[in-house]
Amino acid sequence: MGFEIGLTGLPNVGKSTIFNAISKAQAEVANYPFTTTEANKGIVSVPDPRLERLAELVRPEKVTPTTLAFVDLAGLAEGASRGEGLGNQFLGHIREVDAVAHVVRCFTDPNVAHTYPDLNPRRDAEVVTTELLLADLATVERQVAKVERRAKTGEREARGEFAVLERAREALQKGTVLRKVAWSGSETSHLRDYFLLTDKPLLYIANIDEESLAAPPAEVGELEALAAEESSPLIVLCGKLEAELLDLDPAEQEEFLAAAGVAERGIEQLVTVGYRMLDLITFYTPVGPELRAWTLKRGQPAVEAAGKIHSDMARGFIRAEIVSFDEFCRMGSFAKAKEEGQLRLEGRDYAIQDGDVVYFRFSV
Ligand SMILES: Nc1nc2c(ncn2[C@@H]2O[C@H](COP(=O)(O)OP(=O)(O)OP(=O)(O)O)[C@@H](O)[C@H]2O)c(=O)[nH]1
Ligand SMILES: [Mg+2]
Repeated sequence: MGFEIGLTGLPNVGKSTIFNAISKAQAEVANYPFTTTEANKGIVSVPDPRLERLAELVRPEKVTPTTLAFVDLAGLAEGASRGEGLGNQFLGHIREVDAVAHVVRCFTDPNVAHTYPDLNPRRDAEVVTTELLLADLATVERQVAKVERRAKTGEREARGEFAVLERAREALQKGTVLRKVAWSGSETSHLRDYFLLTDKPLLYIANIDEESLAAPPAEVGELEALAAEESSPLIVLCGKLEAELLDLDPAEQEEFLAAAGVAERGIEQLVTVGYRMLDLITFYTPVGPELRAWTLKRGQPAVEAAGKIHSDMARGFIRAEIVSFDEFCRMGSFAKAKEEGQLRLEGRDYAIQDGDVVYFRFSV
């Protein structure tokens, strides 16, 4: 249902610490819309100035932001692709998330054991990436073995699949993560069936010492270079500070951040960057007493948007009445927009645009 980002990385790099900061941030959002949460899943509301603006206009009784979910995963050891550590079980959990946040240790605390004796974030990151690459290669080779014979006997569908797998195998053998390969639309939909790991969008989190927040160590620069080579976003934060911060009241938090030289909270950056990386958009429904923001993948049609709210709305979909965010701000209400001829009527296939304010008509 919601979009999920999995925290991965070597053991003892601060995944759970960052996750705890997320969970505490979640507790601060009293009205987040999920009812079931698992122990290792944290939900954070997406910071959204447009929602605040709409709330000023609509004056609803309740404002519900949209959310992203984060999943805390066990540490990934070298050899995981061969079943070391929690191995396959662990890789299975990564398969289920929509994107990966790869936490890399950039703090030097001698009291916290590290897999390797020295601080080398770039090497650490590459160790994890290699495991994911090898796991993907194993998956692809299994699939090749399955499809090859059918492809050779000329089955059209199998030939297409085989060609994609061959391309994937070639890239992986060269050490190229699949997200870096330029795939066509049909190739992408084939790949989706295999739940490959290096195909998922990924961001790096450099977890640094509190003391070095104002001036991150040189090693972070190497990680930055790696992220840039892969066109992956990188967030620099101190997990420990982020978690401690949430025990303070808002005014103290501001002071604390200013003293540490932090312009924007890491958790907020994480949500914003994650949202962008997954190519998500937000639409709004001011219905009755509640104004609510919802998340969609860019390009998703109106009928699926309706289904996010209630399955009946998708089943009995009649039309979507839409005012863009800017128009809504100009008009101030649905009624005024309608009067002025600014209300658009769209059918089930209409791709919802970022910022659309939507009223669904349906009948069951
Ligand atoms: N000095 C310092 N210590 C940190 C920081 N972040 C985490 N730690 C410490 O590192 C240790 C391991 O942190 P965890 O968050 O449990 O690490 P993890 O990645 O979840 O580890 P596994 O689940 O075992 O893979 C804990 O003692 C944390 O307090 C940080 O930014 N600075
Ligand atoms: Mg942990």
